[in-house]
Amino acid sequence: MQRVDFDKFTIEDGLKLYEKDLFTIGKIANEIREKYHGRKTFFNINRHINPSNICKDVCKFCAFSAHRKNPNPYTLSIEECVEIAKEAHKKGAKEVHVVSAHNPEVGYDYYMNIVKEIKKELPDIHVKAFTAAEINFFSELSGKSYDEVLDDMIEAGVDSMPGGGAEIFDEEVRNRICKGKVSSENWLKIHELWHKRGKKSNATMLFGHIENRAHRIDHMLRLRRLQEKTGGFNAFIPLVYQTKNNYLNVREFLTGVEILKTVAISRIILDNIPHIKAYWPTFTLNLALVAQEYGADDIDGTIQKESIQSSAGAASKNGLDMEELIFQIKDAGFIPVERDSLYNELKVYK
Ligand code: V47
Repeated sequence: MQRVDFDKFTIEDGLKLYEKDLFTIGKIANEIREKYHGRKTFFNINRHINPSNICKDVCKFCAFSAHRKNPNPYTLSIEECVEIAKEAHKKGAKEVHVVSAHNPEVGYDYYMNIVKEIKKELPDIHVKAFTAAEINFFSELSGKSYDEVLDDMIEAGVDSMPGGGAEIFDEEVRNRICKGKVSSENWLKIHELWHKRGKKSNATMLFGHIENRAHRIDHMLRLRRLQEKTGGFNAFIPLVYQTKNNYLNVREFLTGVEILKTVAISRIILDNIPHIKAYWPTFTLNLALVAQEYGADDIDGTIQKESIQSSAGAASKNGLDMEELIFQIKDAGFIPVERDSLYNELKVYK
């Protein structure tokens, strides 16, 4: 494959990639995937914990936070969060993924103490916690700087940061879908500060709503530039927008071809990020497996319980059984590899 010169790569160049047929860009993406990972498909055994769904922000795409379309506000006690983690650990989870709505009533210490108490009980579990949007909220809530919040997180025991809250970086679209939430500039700054501490994180992109292809390319290029500086991103995760129970009023679902093209283009543009995750709750398991042919090498994990995407219509409420996941990956012609949260290989299922 001819190497792309990313110093000169423009949004128009990215749009030209979209105009090519799926098989052409899929082939280029697959070459990059195979160079990195061969036929391996990574997954992990994890559990999502969402401590509260009460949110001071109003993101129009969100069906998880408690509002008119999806009432039933809840806030878990710290003890309940620890119990969930212990239960998951008993079932083999090696990671808890802690993401909350931005609930100001519980106070800053609540969030840090969830992590502290989980780590006290389960020192060897990997805690992937708090999106850059939450860190921005914690900073507003406590009056602390981003640096101070990140240091508190490390002291509490956070091991890595998830990629949520990135949505779409284009400021105009962002203003329309999640006004008041962390700015794109600050999302990137928070990840940069985290990477400077030698820590890893992921990066997401929410697509298939009111954004266009140019916004997606712009999003990827901003991530590429930060990765050139820090090298701290482990995975890029394009999240397919789920249409139900929210205020965006986008009813049309993206076509499979458009989703796969976006995966393939992300593999090409983000060839400096080692992993592309086709997150099965937003792709469906079937399409997440097909995406493995188009640049993706990860499908996330068993999850056990999922609330954010399933509230908006995804069929992921109860997670997936590990045996089923392994069977499906093999059946699709790939080698299932159980990984830890930092992509160290734990078990290869030949
Ligand atoms: O930032 C909200 C998204 C994200 C909808 O880092 C929606 O490993 C689709 O970031 N349709 C949170 N998506 C989840 C997240 C994540 C998930 C899995 C793995 C990792 C990781 C991170 O969920 C939010 C937002 O972009 N989201 N509403 C919706 N209607």
